[in-house]
Amino acid sequence: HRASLCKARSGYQMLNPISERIAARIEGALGPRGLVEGEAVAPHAPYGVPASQALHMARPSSTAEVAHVLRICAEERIGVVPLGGATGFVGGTRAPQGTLLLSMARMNTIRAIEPANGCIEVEAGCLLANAQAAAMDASMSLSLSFGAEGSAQIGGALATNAGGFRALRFGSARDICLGIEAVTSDGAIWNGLRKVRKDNTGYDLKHLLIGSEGTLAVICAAVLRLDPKPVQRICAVVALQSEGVTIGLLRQLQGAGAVVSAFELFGEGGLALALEDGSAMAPVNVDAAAHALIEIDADAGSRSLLEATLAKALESGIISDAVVAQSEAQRARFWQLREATTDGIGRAGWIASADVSVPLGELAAYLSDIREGLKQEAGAARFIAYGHAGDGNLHLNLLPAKGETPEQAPVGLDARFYRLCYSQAMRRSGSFSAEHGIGRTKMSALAHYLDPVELALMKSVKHALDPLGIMNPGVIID
Ligand code: S2G
Ligand code: ZN
Repeated sequence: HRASLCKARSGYQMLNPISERIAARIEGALGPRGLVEGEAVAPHAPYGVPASQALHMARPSSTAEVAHVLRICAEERIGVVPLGGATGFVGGTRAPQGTLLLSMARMNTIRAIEPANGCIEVEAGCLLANAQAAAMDASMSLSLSFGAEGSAQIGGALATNAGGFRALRFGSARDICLGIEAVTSDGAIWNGLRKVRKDNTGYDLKHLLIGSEGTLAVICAAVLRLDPKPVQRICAVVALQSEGVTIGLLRQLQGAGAVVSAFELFGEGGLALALEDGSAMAPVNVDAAAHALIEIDADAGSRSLLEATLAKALESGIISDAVVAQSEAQRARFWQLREATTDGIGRAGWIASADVSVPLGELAAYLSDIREGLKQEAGAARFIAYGHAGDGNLHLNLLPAKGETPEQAPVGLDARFYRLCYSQAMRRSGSFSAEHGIGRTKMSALAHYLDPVELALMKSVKHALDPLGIMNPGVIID
C-alpha cells in the first residue's frame, strides 16, 4: 500500500504517506495556520497537481519552523516538496500523493537592503518583483528578471537557478547569489548568509543548493548582489534578414562597445504570434524572416552608439528595419511584445516545448538543422523558436496548425521533436535544459543524455545530503 502511494526508491527507504497522527505533529509544530489540508484548487494548485488530489500543505513562518517540520518528516519518512510561486515549467512542485507541500509563502520579508554593500537579504517566499522594487527604491538594480517575476519567489528562482532576460550581462540566479540560509534534510539550519563577493572557504555549498530544485535542502533566505542602476536602458526592436544573422548582430553591437544586457530572438513567426491577440502594433516590418529585441545598459553616449551600429547593420543588409525606443513607455511596449510571445505559445497550446542552449557560434546552424529535421516530421504543425539568443538559449515550441489542438498532433510527434532538439543540442556540446531545470518532466532526458559519471556523482551528492530520500522525491535523482 505504501509503495503505491510514494514510489519505492532505489537505495532509499520507502516513504510513508502522511497520517492524521503525523499531520497533528506538523500542526503542533506550526500552530493552527501552519498546516492546510484539502484539495489542490487551481490556480493555486502547483503545476500539474491533479485538482482531485488531497494535499497537506505546511506553511511555516520562519526558518526555525521549517527546521522543525523537516525533523518531523525525517523521523516519519515523509516526502517534502518545497513550494515557491509554482511558476516552473517542468513539474518541480507536482507533489506526489502522500508527500507534504512546504509552502514558503509566509516567509516573504525583505530582511535588509544595503546599498553600501551592494546587497539585499530576502526570505525565500519574497516575490522577485518585490525584491526588484526594493532595489529600485534604493537606486540599485536586482538584475534577475523573467516573465513570471510577479509571482515567482526568490527561493524557487534560486532552487531552479532561473535565467531570464539579463543573464546575458549579469548571469543566472546563481551568479548574483552571495549567501544562503537553508535547512538540511535532517532539520539542521545552515547559516551561510555571507555578503562578500570573494569567499573561498571550502566547497561552495550555496552553488550546490542553487539549481538543486528542492532535492537537497530547503532554501529559506538569501543574500543577493545588487548592481548600480544603469543610467538608462535603451531598447530596440529590429527586423532580421534571417535567423542566421542573429549572433552576428550581437557581436557587432558588442564589438562597437555597446553593453548589451538583453538580446532576445523572435524566430520566424514569433513576432506575428506575439501580435496575434491584437493588443499591440508591429514596431517594425512583421513579415521579416525574424526579429530581435535588443537592450543596452547605457550611459549618456550610448544611444548614438546603438543608432550608429544599427545604421551600419542596415547598410550591410543584415537588418532591414529598426526602431529604437524613444521613451520608457515605448521600451515597456517592446518588452510586452516579448512577453506576448510566451503568452501566445500558452494560448496556442504546445505539442512540445524544448528549452535548449548551444554554443553561440552554432546557434544559426543548430536552428537550420532543427528546421531541416522538422520538414519530414512536423507536417502542418508550427515551429516557433524564441528567447534568449544572446545566451545561446532558445525556447523551441511545436504548436498545432492554426485551428487545431495539441491533442490532434500525430502520436509520438512530441517525442520525435524532443529527440531531434535534444540530440542536436548535445551533439554541439549544448544543454537539453538551459534554464527550466529537470523537475519531473525531464527525468528520462536526464537519464538518457547526461554523462554516466556525472549522473553517478549527482547520485552520491543526493545520497550524502538526503540519505532518506525525503527531499522532493522523484526530481533530478530518483
Ligand atoms: C521565457 C518563460 C519565463 C517565465 O519566456 O523566457 O523561460 O518565467 C520562458 O515566464
Ligand atoms: Zn526563458
